[in-house]
Amino acid sequence: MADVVSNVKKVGLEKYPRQGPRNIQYGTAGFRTRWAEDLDYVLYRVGLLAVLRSKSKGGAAIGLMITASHNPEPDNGVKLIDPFGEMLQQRWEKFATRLANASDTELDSALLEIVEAESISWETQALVCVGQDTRPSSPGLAQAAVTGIRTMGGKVNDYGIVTTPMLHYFVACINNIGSAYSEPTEDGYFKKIITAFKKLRGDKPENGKYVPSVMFDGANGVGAMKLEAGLLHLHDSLQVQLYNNGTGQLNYKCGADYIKVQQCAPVGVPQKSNARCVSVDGDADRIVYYYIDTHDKFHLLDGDRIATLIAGYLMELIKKSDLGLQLGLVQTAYANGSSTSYISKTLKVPVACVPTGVKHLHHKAMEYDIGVYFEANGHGTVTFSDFATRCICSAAEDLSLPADQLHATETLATLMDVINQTVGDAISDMLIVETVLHARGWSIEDWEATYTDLPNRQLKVVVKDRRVIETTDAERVCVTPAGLQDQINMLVKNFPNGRSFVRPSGTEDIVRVYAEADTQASADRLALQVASVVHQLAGGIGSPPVP
Ligand code: G16
Repeated sequence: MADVVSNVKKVGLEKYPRQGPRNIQYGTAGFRTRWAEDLDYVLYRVGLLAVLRSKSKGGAAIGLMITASHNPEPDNGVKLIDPFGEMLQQRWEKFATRLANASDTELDSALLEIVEAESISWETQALVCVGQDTRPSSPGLAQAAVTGIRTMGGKVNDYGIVTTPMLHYFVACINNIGSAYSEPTEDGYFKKIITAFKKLRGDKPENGKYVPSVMFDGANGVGAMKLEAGLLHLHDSLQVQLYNNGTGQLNYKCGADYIKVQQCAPVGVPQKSNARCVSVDGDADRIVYYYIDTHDKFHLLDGDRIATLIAGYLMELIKKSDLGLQLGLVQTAYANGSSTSYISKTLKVPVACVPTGVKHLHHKAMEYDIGVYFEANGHGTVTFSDFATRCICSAAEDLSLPADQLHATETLATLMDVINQTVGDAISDMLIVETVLHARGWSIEDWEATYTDLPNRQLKVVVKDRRVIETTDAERVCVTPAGLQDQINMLVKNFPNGRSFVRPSGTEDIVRVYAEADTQASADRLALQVASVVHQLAGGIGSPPVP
């Protein structure tokens, strides 16, 4: 062990020395930086950590994904994936931050501290699955990570360019996590989810007002590139027209985040009245739907809409199957107030609110037999507990059940194969939404008519140090700086149905402001007023927003 660790330190010093005095934090979705600057040494060290994580899990495969997801093309980042395909355990995020910020000379001791703290058996073989998105900086960063893994004695499975959720899925497959996962290959992934999708659809792709055709905005990222291969399996069950599939700048004026935040259609997708359009982000872990009506008005169907659509359908299947399973829905503070009341009052599904970050939503969702979780930005999936999986799978084979009940359990069982339970997955989520719309015979307008969103607005405020903002109560209440929450409360009182909160971003160096109110003009005004108070009390940089 001593030889390996001292060689790791030597290689680090020679090839990937620590750059600059700046500290970097393992945040909402791993390490992320602007302009992918100074990331080589971080990737080398994350490679080292991934080996230790694999050893600590008895040699289980660990994922290492290089991506800055929805952020601009010049940014980049990395995150680790745990053996079940879930996000890295929070206790290890501290090790990641410590290791990334260790000086070159203390790299060996920082590694040994982790080995000791986690009682890691050095003899255990380690396996790390590496994936990258399409950013120009990704290959160089992958090289640094692979050097780290190999220098530390780990084995590498290099998947090259993949979507983030595919890598999560591959890790779960390699570790043989239950029947929900099959072959850890792109082809295996598509075969599984698309075969199940086609089975649910049967030989009748049309149904009522549902038309089996979507326009797909790939954000010029890996989503469109990979879906192109998947389309071969879809045949006529769903026509997908691909746009923003490779040549333009990643996430620039297109993609799920742009559409959600700017509340407008992307560039690069032709306007076709009432056509169902989907938009994914740079690494295809988020999805939102939108359409433009005959009066040229833009309509957004975001993560909240997707969650309510899926939860409503699952609730119906659970009732029909009579399995007594408990369904729960998990959201964050960004969830539109109307969606939350629709879920609890109309769907009568228990709803929980947790801090931003898929890792928080995922853990909460796993407390239910069936958990649906979605962030308003379109990041989410459905989880099934082992108990629910066993109940559904055995009931689906019980031919003595009444036809209706058997059909509902079979549908649930097949739906489980369409779902990537490890993490939000834009491609799998699209197929689930299409399945529900098809089953209901709904157009996109029918889906939208289930409830009316409260108008809302998101803004960013640049401050000297975003860490001055601390929050509690699932980020709905701001604790510091002193007085900020009182001011927000006073402003909110002036707007019917007003609600607003602020939180430091975990992926960008900014503070986010969210506001909703009875009209768009009010939501815009409230957001600006709150942003102005943040600028004033939290050390804003540049000119303050003008309310
Ligand atoms: C990541 C996280 C999401 C989070 C988003 C924004 O998304 O995975 O859970 O909502 O960042 O985070 P923040 O507001 O803290 O910047 P992605 O798609 O970039 O991986």
